[in-house]
Amino acid sequence: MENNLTSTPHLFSPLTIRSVTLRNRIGVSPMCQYSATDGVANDWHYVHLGSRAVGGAGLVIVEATGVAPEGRITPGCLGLWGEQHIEPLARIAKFVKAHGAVAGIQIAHAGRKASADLPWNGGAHLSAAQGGWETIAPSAIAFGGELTKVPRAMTEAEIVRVQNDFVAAAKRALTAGFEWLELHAAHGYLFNEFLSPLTNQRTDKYGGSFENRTRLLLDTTRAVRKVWPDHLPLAVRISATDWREDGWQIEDSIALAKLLKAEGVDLMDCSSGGVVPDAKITVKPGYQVPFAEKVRHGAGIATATVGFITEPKLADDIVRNGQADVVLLARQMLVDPYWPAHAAKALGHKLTPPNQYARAW
Ligand code: 536
Repeated sequence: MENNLTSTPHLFSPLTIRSVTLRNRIGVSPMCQYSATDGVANDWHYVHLGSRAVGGAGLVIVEATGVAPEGRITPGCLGLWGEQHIEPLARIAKFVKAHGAVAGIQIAHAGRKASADLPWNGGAHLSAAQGGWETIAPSAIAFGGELTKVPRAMTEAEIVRVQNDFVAAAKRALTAGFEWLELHAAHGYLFNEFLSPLTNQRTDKYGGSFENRTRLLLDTTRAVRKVWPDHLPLAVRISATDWREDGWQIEDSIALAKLLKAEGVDLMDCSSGGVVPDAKITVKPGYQVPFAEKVRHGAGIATATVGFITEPKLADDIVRNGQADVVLLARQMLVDPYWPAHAAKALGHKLTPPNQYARAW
């Protein structure tokens, strides 16, 4: 195995964080499958995630998994609010590990963006008659567009309950055998709604100043770190910018990353947007890479980048240039579960195939 200390890291160099080693820098980004019943994982999730571990990724992260039933984006989203959720996820984690990838899971609360219909049914907020539920958020402001529900502003007791829900879900993730935990604080979901001044208009200790808006995420991270073992990595996904002049900025993300690092967070997963529907975003290959780079150098913490990365050369350059430590692929992994194997060939690296496929790769 190559020595990270003496050679330039590249897409196929291993990465060790705490006691966990990724065989390469390629991760399967957590992607909602909208295919669960009552939050319980099934054969779809098993095959979807298992295939991508077989495909050669170093890290496979299970989709945004609700810490409470009302925290699911849609009725088809996964959950970890009960003991019934553990076993099917454990089966997935075991298979992913058996095929050489690290099994990760993202735990989430969707806040005001919860209670939505499945995307292939239009994705609009569901009425009670359609099986929808009351949504909660820092402030009673609707997202807009198809997400018309006005959320109820959370009481302080509810804020504490959500923190406890994250802690309980983290414990269950550990029981299920996951070795990488990510807190979802991006894309306009609950934590992100507290962070952004566009969605947080509270006047208590959870709103107003930067210190107050970051309090919920920091308190939750501290509580989760206490139950998530020292030998396992903890990541946080953020929207590094709201793409609005009056919103959350990259400088805020760097300041937040420093605080999260002090709480024992190992990696910042840098996405962007999703807080408000009217942001102006120019999407192009690697468009979010500068956020991972700025957070990495500004806060001195490992980062992951994600978003519109399809070419092996781009992914490799990102790691070689020290812009991010991990490259997460989302839609490209749906196009090609064997992307890591194909990328290895393109970049002149040898990937060890599963025995079953050895004569083909
Ligand atoms: C991409 N998406 C993210 C989702 C589900 C819907 C699509 C998630 O995080 N669970 C996205 C990127 C950027 C901003 C918003 C949404």
